[in-house]
Amino acid sequence: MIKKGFIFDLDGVIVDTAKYHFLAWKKLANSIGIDFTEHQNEQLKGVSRIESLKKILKWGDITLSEEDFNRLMADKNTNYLSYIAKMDESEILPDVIKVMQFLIDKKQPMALGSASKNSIEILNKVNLFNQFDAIVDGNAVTKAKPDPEVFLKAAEAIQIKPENCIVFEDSVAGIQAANKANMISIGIGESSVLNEADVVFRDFTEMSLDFLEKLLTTRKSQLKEK
Ligand code: B16
Ligand code: MG
Repeated sequence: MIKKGFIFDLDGVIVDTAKYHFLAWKKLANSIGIDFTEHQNEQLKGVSRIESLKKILKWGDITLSEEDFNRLMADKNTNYLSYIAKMDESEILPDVIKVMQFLIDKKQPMALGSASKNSIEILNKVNLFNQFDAIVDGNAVTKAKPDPEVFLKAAEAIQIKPENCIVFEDSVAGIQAANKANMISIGIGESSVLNEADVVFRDFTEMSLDFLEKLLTTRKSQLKEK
């Protein structure tokens, strides 16, 4: 059997930190007179911190000096980290552990492929840091998703060819990045949103062990159904 590599996005796949990003971005946006909705927050999923703030300022038609821009980014992160500080294992999304345990039992390498610069802090809070053979996050890349850099670096770190990698992702940009990297893209979320993914599950509770078993032997071009 060819060895596969499994790459997990963090926010929206392992934990739901999107709710904390929402609270922190909303506070920031409101402080400069911009309204910020949950719908807008959806559009920031998988998007880097710097690109997120650029989008928010565009929505509010606001231009800032570089100094103010950097100060707001730092303030947002300080606020976001105050939520992260309270996280624990109970915030791991349903059946993430089931999938990870299956992969550990099958001796399949696992990597993190996240846009977040806070990934190590979050993984430590939920006690999953030691489960990964490699961590590639926002600190290690220069190009944001949908560029495939984060996943290609993760594949390299676990020494698995891209075509033998499987990516679990909740964002449109992340699915596009996985596809560009020629990896199997598994969407975690709404199929109407993640329609470019090879297969979509609402969450890991929907993913059977039979499907995981199938991933160990199936190529991207052959993967059509759950
Ligand atoms: P940070 P992921 C992404 O994480 C989030 O989805 C996105 O909303 C956030 O702006 C980005 O990380 C950067 O996060 O501010 O912590 O560096 O989904 O790629 O794991
Ligand atoms: Mg995500």
